[in-house]
Amino acid sequence: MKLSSQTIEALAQLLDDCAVQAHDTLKITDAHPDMDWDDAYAVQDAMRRRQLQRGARMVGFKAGLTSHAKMRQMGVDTPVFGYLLDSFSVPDGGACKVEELIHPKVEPEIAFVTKHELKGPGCHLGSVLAATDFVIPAIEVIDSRYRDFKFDLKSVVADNTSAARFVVGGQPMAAGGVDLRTVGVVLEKNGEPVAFGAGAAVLSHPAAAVAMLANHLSAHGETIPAGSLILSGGITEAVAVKAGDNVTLRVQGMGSTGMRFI
Ligand code: 0L1
Ligand code: MG
Repeated sequence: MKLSSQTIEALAQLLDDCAVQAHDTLKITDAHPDMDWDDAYAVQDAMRRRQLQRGARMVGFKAGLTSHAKMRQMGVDTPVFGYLLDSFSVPDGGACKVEELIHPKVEPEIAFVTKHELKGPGCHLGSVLAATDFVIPAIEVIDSRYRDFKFDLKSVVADNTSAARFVVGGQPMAAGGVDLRTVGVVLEKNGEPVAFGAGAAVLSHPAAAVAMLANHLSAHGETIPAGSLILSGGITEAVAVKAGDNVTLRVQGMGSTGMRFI
């Protein structure tokens, strides 16, 4: 690690304040060009501790940048991982307040809910499917705390991979009840289809992203507990939203979910 514990705490406070006050900042590697991956995840962990101390509860994890469309959109070549809190959850069909966010974008995703603990190293697609209680359509709202979504991967990791809000809904399905590679998704904004894709866009199979997450967490001494919700990553590129927009995700054979931006 290259950063002192005081610097890590200060960066966590900076990013946490940006999220709470809905204002942006420059990417943190501008001031700390030497920071390494361990520093980046240490800032993310420090931010998580701050939020849990304020009373938030962990509900699960997310994988980000797991599709080629997203990697191309952001000019990067590797997935990243973050955490999900209860305060990020929006009820199905509910309202998401834009004034609490900086510059939100939405991503169509497949969420996994686990019935058994998932542990790396060596976690693979089969272990994920065996540990999955159900899969369900999800929309993630990302909201980078960095000005104009301009960042590098270490800055994004520190910023909890831009996690902000999510909604899940539609028809929960047993993982064996749907072919997650060929399942089609349509994202609609204000009734117009704006992005399309199939599950295979996420690392050839969305469960592969969950396996990568479990293996990543094991390197940090953490597992995915039973009952966790996991967002496996955007199937298409992210779509910008503003107050007044209505967003719906339709997943083939799995129903739909959505939210309103007010
Ligand atoms: O969930 C995601 O794929 C987002 C990862 C972070 C990069 C971004 O803000 O687009
Ligand atoms: Mg995402």
